[in-house]
Amino acid sequence: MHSSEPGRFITLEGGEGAGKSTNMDYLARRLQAGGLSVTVTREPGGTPLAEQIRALLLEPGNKSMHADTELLLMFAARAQHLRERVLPALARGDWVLCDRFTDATYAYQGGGRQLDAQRIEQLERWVQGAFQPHRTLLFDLPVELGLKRAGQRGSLDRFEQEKTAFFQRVRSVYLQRAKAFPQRFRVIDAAQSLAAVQAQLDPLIEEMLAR
Ligand code: Z5A
Repeated sequence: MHSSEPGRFITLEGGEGAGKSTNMDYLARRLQAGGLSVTVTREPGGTPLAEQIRALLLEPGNKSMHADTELLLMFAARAQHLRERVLPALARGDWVLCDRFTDATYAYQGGGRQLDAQRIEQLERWVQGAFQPHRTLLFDLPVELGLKRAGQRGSLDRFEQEKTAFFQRVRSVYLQRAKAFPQRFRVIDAAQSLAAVQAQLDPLIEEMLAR
């Protein structure tokens, strides 16, 4: 069913263990309670084909993967996800909540892997044109705390095996982007308790609903 209201594309970003997945559920429930139709998805992934690309990207055994290959696979998955899932959902009037999007590419491939940001910009223009999230929620916390939280899960994927300096660069690029795009980003102090993080989210949800 098509809604007369346009959908919104909301992305959740942050380093390891920042609480994106945990708070995605909270956001979805709050928006649904307000009568909105919500699509929850993630990158890399979100469609059967893009999930297969995700498996290649995260497989710890793929140690020989070149940084350029990693970058191109991120955008290959994104091209599929955007066309097959995100844009159709927005066209129906859904609010789309996406766990990571292109800011993660700037942070991980640009910051972490130290690839040239201009290359990322070129691919972004190719795959997305001018399309950008309406709002990006950045869950920010010290790297050590995030790794401690994420580490409680057991086995580590290909990214989680990186060193602390890699994740420091990731965090620093995220914060630079939040500063560069203040209209789109809202930064959440994710080091606080879950209840305190959700108390920070509440006014941000109201702000999004009011627009
Ligand atoms: N990647 C990339 O390189 N380039 C790109 O363009 C894109 C992605 C799109 C997969 O992402 C990987 O892909 C990712 C970057 C790369 N690298 N890694 N690793 P992912 O989002 O699927 O994986 P993730 O970042 O590892 O997710 P995560 O560690 O699960 O983080 P999270 O979703 O933000 O955290 P969480 O699962 O909600 O919480 C982690 C634990 O902390 C859990 O036990 C919670 O119960 C606990 N938690 C959460 N909040 C709190 C608070 N406030 N207090 C205490 N404990 C808490």
